[in-house]
Amino acid sequence: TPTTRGLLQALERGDVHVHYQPVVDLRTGTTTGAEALVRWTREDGSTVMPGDFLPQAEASGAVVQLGRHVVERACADAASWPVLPGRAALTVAVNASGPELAEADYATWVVAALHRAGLPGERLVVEVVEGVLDERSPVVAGNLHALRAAGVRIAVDDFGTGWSSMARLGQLPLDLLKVDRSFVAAVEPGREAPVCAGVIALAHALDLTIVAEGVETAHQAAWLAAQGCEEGQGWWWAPALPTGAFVARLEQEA
Ligand code: G
Ligand code: G
Ligand code: MN
Ligand code: NA
Repeated sequence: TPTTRGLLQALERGDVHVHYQPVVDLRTGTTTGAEALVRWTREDGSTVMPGDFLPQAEASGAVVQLGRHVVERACADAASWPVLPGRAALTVAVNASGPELAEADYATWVVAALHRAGLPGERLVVEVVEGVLDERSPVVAGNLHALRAAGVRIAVDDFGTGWSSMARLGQLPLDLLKVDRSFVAAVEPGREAPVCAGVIALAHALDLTIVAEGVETAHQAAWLAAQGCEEGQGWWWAPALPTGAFVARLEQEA
């Protein structure tokens, strides 16, 4: 089983890679950015997915080092991506877990990484799961405000899976909602999807931009666009790709 010690060794050896899943404008079908998703390559060449090592990394605190590696890499990679003619520069989204946001210097460190990479804060999104917003921690809130002040946008990840934080949504500095893929999965031809429609309406009432996750079909992409959902992410367009493959795919849109 993947251990924290193994993860820390993999970080030192350079065996922890960052892949990028395209985020697409639902009206135009063009790529506007990507979500950075971590992958651990074992010595035998096999890949360990985040679900298999993140829970332990969060419990041990190793997720802090992991997150710093991902932020550093994601900012450098995004700074290297081409800007297509007539298009805005792409954004890159990183996931921040509870222990990372509980570090008093999280935002300071992220801003320093932006500077090292020469990436404007406006090009970074930090994704926070709903559960973290529930904690009412002044350290977490301080980090979110400091990131916002640097131009970084904040997304609520897996939205709709943790309704208890509803009240917090109006109190924290948030910009985007990522609708959990369990809601998108309910969108099928000939079937009503009132919960997904309701989640989208709620996000818009809060003046938040919506990214629908787990989009797997043309029907879902069209239905979400018709609901006014701004962006989508999912296998319908592409899985998470190494930065080179991500750029190659992007260049085909030019
Ligand atoms: O990579 P995969 O598609 O299996 O993603 C599973 C989940 O793991 C994602 O939803 C995300 O929340 C989490 N995850 C992926 N990469 C990172 C990372 O770099 N840091 C943190 N904290 N979570 C991540
Ligand atoms: O941060 P988050 O947990 O949402 O990360 C995205 C996760 O969803 C990753 O595990 C990724 O591999 C997975 N994923 C991405 N696109 C799709 C999709 O279209 N369908 C499904 N079922 N999973 C997806
Ligand atoms: Mn995410
Ligand atoms: Na998510």
